[in-house]
Amino acid sequence: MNIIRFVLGRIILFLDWMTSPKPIPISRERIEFIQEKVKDMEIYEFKACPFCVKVRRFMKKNNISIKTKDARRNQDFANELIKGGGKLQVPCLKIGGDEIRWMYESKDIIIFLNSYLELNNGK
Ligand SMILES: N[C@@H](CCC(=O)N[C@@H](CS)C(=O)NCC(=O)O)C(=O)O
Repeated sequence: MNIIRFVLGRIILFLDWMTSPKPIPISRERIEFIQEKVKDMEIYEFKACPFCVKVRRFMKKNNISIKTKDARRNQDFANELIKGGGKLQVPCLKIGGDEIRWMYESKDIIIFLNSYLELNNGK
């Protein structure tokens, strides 16, 4: 089972690499606006998880740069996620600031970033 998961993961990463989206061209000011808004965020992920790939592709396309933490390879990150968010499931967006929020579900993360960054782009 582990070998099947490994092979599937490599295929997912290869296809993602082959078809990686190009960032939408935007102004320097807009990039700075986005960077400022996401500066307290982190994404917990597994590199080859298809739901994480979906979120990473959305971020790349929309010029969003959020620190990622690989909770498969790093047990400390996995523990942080379980302690903070309540379960080991990725992707999970940690939204820092005065009150920390942990958002699971790739669809919800994309909807949230779309609206929070005023992107009007669901893909
Ligand atoms: N509906 C969730 C599915 C997320 C999901 O199933 N993630 C898997 C990895 S692909 C996971 O975290 N599994 C927990 C584990 O493997 O321990 C989403 O869209 O984010």
